Amino acid sequence: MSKIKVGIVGYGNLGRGVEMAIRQNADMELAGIFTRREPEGIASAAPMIRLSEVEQYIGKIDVMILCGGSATDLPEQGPYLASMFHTVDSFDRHAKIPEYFDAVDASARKSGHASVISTGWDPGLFSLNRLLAEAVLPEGNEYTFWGKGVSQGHSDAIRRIPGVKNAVQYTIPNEEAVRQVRSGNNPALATRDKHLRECFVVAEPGEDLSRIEQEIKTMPNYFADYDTQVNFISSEELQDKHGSMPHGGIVLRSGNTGNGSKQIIEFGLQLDSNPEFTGSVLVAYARAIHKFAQEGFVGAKTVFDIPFGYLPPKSAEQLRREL
Ligand code: API
Repeated sequence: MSKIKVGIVGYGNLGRGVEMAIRQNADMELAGIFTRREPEGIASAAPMIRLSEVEQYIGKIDVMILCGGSATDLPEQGPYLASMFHTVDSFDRHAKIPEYFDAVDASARKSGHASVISTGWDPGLFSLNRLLAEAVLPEGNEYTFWGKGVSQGHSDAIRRIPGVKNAVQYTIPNEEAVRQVRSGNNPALATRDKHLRECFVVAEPGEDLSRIEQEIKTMPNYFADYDTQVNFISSEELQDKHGSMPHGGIVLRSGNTGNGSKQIIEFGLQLDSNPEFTGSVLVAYARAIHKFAQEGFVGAKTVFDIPFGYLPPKSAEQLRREL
């Protein structure tokens, strides 16, 4: 069987994570990496291609994996690339997913392509677990805790504020709240009670630091509903914080069945490298959307619409036997 030809759009942390993940999947090959930067200077074993030349690759790539940021890259690139290729992405602005879905869906339908949006782990694997737990335990409460770890989405959002040179954001869970939920107490927790957001920011010289701090703390969706700490540090100090980008978290549902039997469902992740793991999820969903495309599906899907059996390279018959 011929291999699935995969393209990567965007070669930052996530793009490199996807590149490594493709090497672990024998049914796939990396056909090219598309970048907005000068391709000459970038070290990679795969062909580096200017994103402006992407149209020349129509018909030569089975699935395009989009690795741009969710703040400004994907809202443009998602619909644009879905007009030429089957695509998968990890768009992670939760509040904007319905709108983003409609834009990608319209573009994919018009051009006859298949796309799956917002994969990764949250949104993505965590969304699936919230759905599963809610369906099984309709009477109960859902709790998602992230971290401790570096949120790529929140770090990226800070970096887009004018006057910010670089930033990382640590999501820190409230361990006492986690303990309460695990013991079946069903506490009422506001967004603010579950996490602290700790930001380390390098400002451009001469910037008004209190303005930057205010812009971070009042940013809707990302920080406004949380307790947020902002620390200004030097580029050298930030270097030490970047490291391997660990993250993770848990999805918990605590509910009751029958006459008050307590039932708790928990799904957790402990990740040394958030981008490598997100890249691995993207690759599995790339395979799934490729199968859908081969079956003639046209339009957009989310993780809720993809059967688990489409994710691995194994056949349905093999899965029944082995798993
Ligand atoms: C947080 C989570 C992280 C989700 C994972 C991924 C990312 O606040 O830490 O941006 O790293 N929402 N979407």
